[in-house]
Amino acid sequence: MAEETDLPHDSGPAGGWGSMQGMARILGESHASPMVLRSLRRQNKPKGVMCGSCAWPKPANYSAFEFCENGAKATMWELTSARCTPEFWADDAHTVTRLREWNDHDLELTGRLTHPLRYDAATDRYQAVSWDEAFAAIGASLQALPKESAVFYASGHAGLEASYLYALLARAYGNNNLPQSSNMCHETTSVGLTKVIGSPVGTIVWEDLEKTDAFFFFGQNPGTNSPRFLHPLKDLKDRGGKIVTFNPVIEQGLVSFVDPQNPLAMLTGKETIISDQYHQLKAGGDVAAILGMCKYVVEADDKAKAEGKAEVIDHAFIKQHTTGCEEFIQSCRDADWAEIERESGLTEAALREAAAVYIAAEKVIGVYGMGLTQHTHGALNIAMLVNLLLLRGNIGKPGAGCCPVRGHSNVQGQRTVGIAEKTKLVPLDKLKALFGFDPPTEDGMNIVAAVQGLFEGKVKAFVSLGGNLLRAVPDQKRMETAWSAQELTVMISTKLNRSHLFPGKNAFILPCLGRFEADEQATGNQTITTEDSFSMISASIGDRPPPSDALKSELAIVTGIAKATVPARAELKWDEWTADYGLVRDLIEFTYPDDFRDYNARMYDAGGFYRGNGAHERIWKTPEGKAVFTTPGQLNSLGFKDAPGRYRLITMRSNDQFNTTIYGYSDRLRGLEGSRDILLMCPEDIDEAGLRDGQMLTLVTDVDDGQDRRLGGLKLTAYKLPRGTIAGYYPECNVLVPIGHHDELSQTPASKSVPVRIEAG
Ligand SMILES: Nc1nc2c(c(=O)[nH]1)N[C@H]1C(S)=C(S)[C@@H](COP(=O)(O)OP(=O)(O)OC[C@H]3O[C@@H](n4cnc5c(=O)[nH]c(N)nc54)[C@H](O)[C@@H]3O)O[C@H]1N2
Ligand SMILES: Nc1nc2c(c(=O)[nH]1)N[C@H]1C(S)=C(S)[C@@H](COP(=O)(O)OP(=O)(O)OC[C@H]3O[C@@H](n4cnc5c(=O)[nH]c(N)nc54)[C@H](O)[C@@H]3O)O[C@H]1N2
Ligand SMILES: [Mo]
Repeated sequence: MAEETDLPHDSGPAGGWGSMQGMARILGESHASPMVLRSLRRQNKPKGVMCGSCAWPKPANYSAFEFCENGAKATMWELTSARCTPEFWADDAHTVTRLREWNDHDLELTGRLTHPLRYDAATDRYQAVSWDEAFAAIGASLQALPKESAVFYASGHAGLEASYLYALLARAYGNNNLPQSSNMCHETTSVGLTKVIGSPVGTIVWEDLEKTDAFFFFGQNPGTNSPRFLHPLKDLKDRGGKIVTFNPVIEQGLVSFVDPQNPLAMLTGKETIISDQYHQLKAGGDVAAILGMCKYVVEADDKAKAEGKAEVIDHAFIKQHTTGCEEFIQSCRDADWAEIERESGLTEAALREAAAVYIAAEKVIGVYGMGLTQHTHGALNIAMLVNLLLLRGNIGKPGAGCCPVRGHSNVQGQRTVGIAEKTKLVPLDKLKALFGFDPPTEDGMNIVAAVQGLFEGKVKAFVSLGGNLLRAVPDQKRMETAWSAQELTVMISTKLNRSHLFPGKNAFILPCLGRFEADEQATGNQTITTEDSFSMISASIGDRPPPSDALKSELAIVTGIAKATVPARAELKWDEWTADYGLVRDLIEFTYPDDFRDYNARMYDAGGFYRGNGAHERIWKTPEGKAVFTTPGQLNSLGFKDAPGRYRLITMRSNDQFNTTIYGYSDRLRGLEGSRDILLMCPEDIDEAGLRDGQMLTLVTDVDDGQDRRLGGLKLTAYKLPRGTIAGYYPECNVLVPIGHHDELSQTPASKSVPVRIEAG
């Protein structure tokens, strides 16, 4: 059980009245029109709109209100009645340089962007420009540059149709420089999970949630990041199942929940206790913790064998479906409990207790998020979780599997339809057959390569389909200088953000429709589609009036840029595709026939249609043709050693943000209110370091590479954390993360374990 914290940061349960108050506050602040309630009723339902916040799936049997606190906040934030018009820039105080003093929250409060804008260096302001002029200038600038120096970034929001054409634009232009937000997120999953089970995505479907006996949570925070997940968790508890959590931070959504859609529970305040066990391990301690549990499973199996009892390990499954098990089991036997305790920060007794739940359950789902992926050995974290699941055949059977919870609403889908810097992931032959040109065969840049390319001056143009890259990437201070040294910056955005404030020599902001808005093209209102964390594809149809007549859809902006940039060919029917997105879906179906069969017909299915996944059927697309056990080479996921005065910094999300979009300053579920400029540390560490709660501090990155990275003005806040692990907020702490500090295999920035020192003041 989570121990009672003696620190003054108690919060109410997840859900409940607190979530209602949180939504009401955003409704007030965003000035969303009362019609927003109609939009919320359509959220996540067939012929409605799939939530633009996280990628949690939509049940086929939906309820009257199929949205959560944070989904509602995202919708209201998008449907604000505030407008950032060209007149905004007329104000003396609104030069780009002055706006750099504004924080993320205040920039977004200026409202929806209404017109295409071009930066004017003479006045240091953006000015309205016509779409034709913008496209022509962007096309001319891109054509003049060496092909390898332009990057086409996508944040995981835009629908499959616009994303497919965006990838086509990059390839027709001449490169595979298609980094995506997953490069900072679940790329560790794409690479790490593929290595061990031959699938880049999770293996479970909705029915598995209903059949499982237990969830094991590693570094995923559903209360904040995927609140609709709390309902299946409550259902499991109602039917007597178990939940075991591993997280350095006590996250309220994994402690208790009051269902805001259940009137009786709301009136009586009846909480459901979520986690039966809550293990506050050290940041980076998962390898050791999971090894400890596996050691227990191996011991229990040995004992059962000796006593002639039923086996604990699923030997038949292992023999038929896996490789590397013997070596792994030997490493479990050899592992030393004292080392496991030291590396995980958990006791042998606690790990035995967790493992006992694991072996008592017939069907287990392993859930994980950024707490596993954003480490130097993040792929090893994932491989260890897969080891644990494989020992008892918990992949590819009903009620069991591996569940990485994705971030952006279409982040997984964008990869499916070709936004990928790695050419092996894309059927280039199909593209050639469809469009007649030879797509470039050299791999492009991921985020780390693109940022390094910016630092070296090799990257000269950046097109961004959504996102706020300058704020989301490591080494943010260096990025600001490098970003504005570019020849061209093009941001396809809904709201103003900090990335707009470091314009390149030619700089454009191209404002787009949101998902809830009607997208009228020549053949009528268009449908777009997205893929969720369970590989289900669903349609969205917007019906709200756009915030301005001057807006274009994301797809129309992509084709507008393409027409001005890429030499014309008969096969590249940009105008026809813009007129009818159904034609783009036909192209997608031709390119990926196994995934998108009968695409245009099936996209309205309740809960979406399933794209399929080999590992779900126990078909392992690994070189070995089997699922692979991994023997760990080290007992933590860190790329550095502990040293006196060195801490492991977690960069975390609050309940009042969506990535770099800051809704407000209430981290209600952690009992932290009013400021994001804080540093959380346990009282024992505060005492030992001779510091005091409430004092102001500076964090300095403890990496010796000649760069000085520091973040001052942080208020030290005593909080219940393991020794040596400290926490601050993302994106503010991104100035501290070195671009070279990333997962060894996938290059995902290791934002959950940054080595730092503390300085007073
Ligand atoms: N409201 C809201 N929803 C969101 C987002 C948002 O910002 N706001 N972002 C979206 C996106 S893009 C993504 S990727 C997802 C992110 O959702 P999550 O995957 O939940 O990501 P985080 O909140 O960054 O971190 C998850 C948890 O990891 C824990 N953790 C940190 N280090 C470790 C460790 O070493 N081991 C373990 N076991 N745990 C650790 C943290 O305490 C935290 O509770 O959410 C999506 N949904
Ligand atoms: N230190 C640290 N760094 C991190 C993380 C961390 O945990 N710690 N998390 C990482 C993760 S998981 C991710 S996914 C990245 C996120 O990185 P990004 O995806 O680049 O950032 P977002 O904040 O999601 O992008 C927000 C912007 O998208 C635009 N936008 C919103 N809606 C739309 C729309 O409908 N269409 C278009 N075209 N634009 C829209 C708005 O202008 C808004 O300002 O950050 C990563 N960075
Ligand atoms: Mo993400």
